[in-house]
Amino acid sequence: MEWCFSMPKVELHAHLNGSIRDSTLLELTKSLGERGVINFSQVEHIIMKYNRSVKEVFQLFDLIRIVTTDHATVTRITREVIEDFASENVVYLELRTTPKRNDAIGMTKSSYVEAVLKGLRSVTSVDVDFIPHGEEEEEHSRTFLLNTPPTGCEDTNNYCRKRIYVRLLLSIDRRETTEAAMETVKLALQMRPFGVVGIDLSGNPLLGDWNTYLPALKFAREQGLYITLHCGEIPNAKEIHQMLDFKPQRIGHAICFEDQHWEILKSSKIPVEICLTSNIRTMTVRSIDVHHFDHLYKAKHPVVLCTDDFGAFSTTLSNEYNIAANAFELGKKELFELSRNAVELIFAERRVKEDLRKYFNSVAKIWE
Ligand code: 6MZ
Repeated sequence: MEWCFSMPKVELHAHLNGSIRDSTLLELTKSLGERGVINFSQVEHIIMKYNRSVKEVFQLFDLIRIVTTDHATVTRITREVIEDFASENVVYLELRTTPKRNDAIGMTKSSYVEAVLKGLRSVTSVDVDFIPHGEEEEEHSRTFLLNTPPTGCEDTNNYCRKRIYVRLLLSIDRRETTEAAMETVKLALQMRPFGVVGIDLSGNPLLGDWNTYLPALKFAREQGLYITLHCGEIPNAKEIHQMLDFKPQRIGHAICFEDQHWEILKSSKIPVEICLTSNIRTMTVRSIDVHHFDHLYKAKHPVVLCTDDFGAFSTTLSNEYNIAANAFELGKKELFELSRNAVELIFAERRVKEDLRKYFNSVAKIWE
C-alpha cells in the first residue's frame, strides 16, 4: 500500500460531488438538519450505509445534490477534493462535475462552474496548474512537475509543496433534455480558457435515452471538446452499441458488455476508465476476481484505474492500485507502468502530457 501511495498517479474519472469527504458531508447534512431544511434522522442511514445498490447510490447522489448546491459549498468541496488527491500523490486530475441550476439561490450552470473555479484558485496548501498553456510557450517553461518534492518530503514549506495539474470535464446528466445538454456543452466551450477540456455523460443509467444527448455530444466533438461516456453500467445492448459507434475518446466502466461489444471495443481501442471499488460496491460486478480489468489488462487494451466517487465509496486512488495489485498479482513495476500509461489518455494539451511524461521518466528508476 505504501508504494501505491507514494507512486505518482493520474486520476481521470472522479465526480466532484461523489468525492466529498465523509466529515464534510456529515457536517453539511447536520447543519441543514438543524436549520430544518432536511430531516437528518431520515437521511442519516443513506449516508452511513456501506454497500449500496445502483439505486441506493443514486439516492445518495440526490441527497448530496440538496446538501451541496450552493456556491460556497461547491467552492469548499472543490478545494478539499484537490487537496485530498494531491495528498496521495495524484499529479494530474481530470475532475468532472454536472453544472447545476438552483433558482432559489440564483445559481446558474455558469455560476456553478465559476464556484468550482473559485475552489481551484482557493487551494493554498498545494500548487495547482489549471489554466491551459498556449502552444507558443517556451519548451523549458513546462517543468511544473519536475520541481515536485521528492517522495517522503512531508514539510509544508515551499520546497516540499506538492504539485498537481487539474483539468475539468463538464457532465451531462442523463435526466437532462437536449437543450440542457447543449447548454452544458456551450458553457464548456466558454470555459475552455479556464481548463475545461471535455464533456462526460453520466447520471442514473436506468434513466434517459441516448438520442436525447447525441446532438449535444456531436456538437461538442465538432467544436474540439473531448468526450467520455459512462457506458454499460446496466445491461442495455443497443445503447452500448450506439455509444461505441460514436467513438468517444474514452468510456467509463464498460461492465455489462456482450461479446459483440468487447469485439468493437478492442478493435476501436477506446480506452476504459476502470473503477474497481465502485463496481463491486454497487454490485454491478459480482466480485473482484471476475472483474473485466483482468482481461482488458492482459489483452493490453488501454485502461486507467480511477476512483469514481471516493467519498461515496470510501476509497482512494492508492487503494484502487492496491486492490489491483492484490487481485491481479501486479508487481511494483507493473503498477508504475499502469499509472504511467494513463498519461497517454489524458485530455489536457500537449505540453502537459510532455511534462507528465518527463516527470514519470525522471522517477521511473525507483520503481524498476
Ligand atoms: C453514473 C455517476 C456515477 O456531477 O454532481 N455519477 N453517474 N455512474 C456512476 N457510478 C456509480 N457516480 C457519480 O457528481 C455527482 C454526480 O455524478 C454522477 C451522478 O450524476 C451524480 O449525481 P457531480 O459533481
